Amino acid sequence: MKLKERLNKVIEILSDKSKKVCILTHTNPDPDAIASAYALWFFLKKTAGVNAAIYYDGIIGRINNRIMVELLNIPIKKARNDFLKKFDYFCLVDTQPGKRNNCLPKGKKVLMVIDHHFEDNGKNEGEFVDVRENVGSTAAMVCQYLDSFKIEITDTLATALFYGIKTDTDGLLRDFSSIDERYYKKLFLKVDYKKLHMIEYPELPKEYFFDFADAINSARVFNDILITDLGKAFVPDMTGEMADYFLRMEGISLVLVFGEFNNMLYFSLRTTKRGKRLGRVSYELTEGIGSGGGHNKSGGGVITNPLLNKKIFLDRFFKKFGITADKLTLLYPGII
Ligand SMILES: [Mn+2]
Repeated sequence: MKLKERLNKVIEILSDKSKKVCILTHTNPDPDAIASAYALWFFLKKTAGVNAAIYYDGIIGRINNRIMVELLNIPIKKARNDFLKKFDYFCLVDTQPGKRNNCLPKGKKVLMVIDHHFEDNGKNEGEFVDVRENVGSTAAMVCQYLDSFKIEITDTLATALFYGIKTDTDGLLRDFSSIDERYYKKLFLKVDYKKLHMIEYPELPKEYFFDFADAINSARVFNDILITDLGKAFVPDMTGEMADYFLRMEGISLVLVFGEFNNMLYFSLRTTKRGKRLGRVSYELTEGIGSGGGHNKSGGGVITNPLLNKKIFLDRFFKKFGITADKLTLLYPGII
């Protein structure tokens, strides 16, 4: 069945106006998750006349993402306790029912699954399932829905979607497809540049620089691999931000960054090389000790009980990439 017909089926189901609809992102939503949730909210409003609610259950950490939500007035809220139980239908964006990075209540009806991460538990349950691992962003997929119904979007939504595609594909440089490229270029004409600039270059809190210092001081190198630990990170997303940053270092092609937040150990993986499948690698490295996922050139996840499990994770990582632990050397030996 064609995409539009499948979407029409969803719209038909939503003609029962007594049902409450929740759009759910992953626990700590990134710009792609936030933008696609916002776009789906807009889509459902325009096509089915439904006013859905958008929820996440963790933290919007990165300053850029907080400003994105504030500045663009995106109606996303944090789910507390049993609050989500009152909803009848769930639409998951940038995540899937079987993944451990969302708080989908058990036994609830999954109406939509829209994602571009790999399906680690086989087939997804849901009325409308659109999971395309080859697409660089969920935002571009929702753009396609809006496009197929010829829905005119606002400058605010265009800005959110553009930023979502931009961050997930590193500005059409990492893990992107022709769909990302098409909408990135199309949205470019509608973006509110002033707001985009405010989102991309915000004022940063001092804690950001303290994490940065920790990352530099504890960085260790083995050939073209760099590993570092922020210690306590001021927000979980710092690991991704630092991993992106260290990947720019000459001679480095793979980066692993750890950071602790609320007694959980977050990690991010980045590579400049093709065919590394870091999403799958992250999934395998965390088996039984946490959860992980991602794409080809970027991956990440969270490890429970860091005291016990960090070593297990690192042993697996060393083995996977042929690292001899005693040959790891300090990046910046002058400091410690
Ligand atoms: Mn994404």
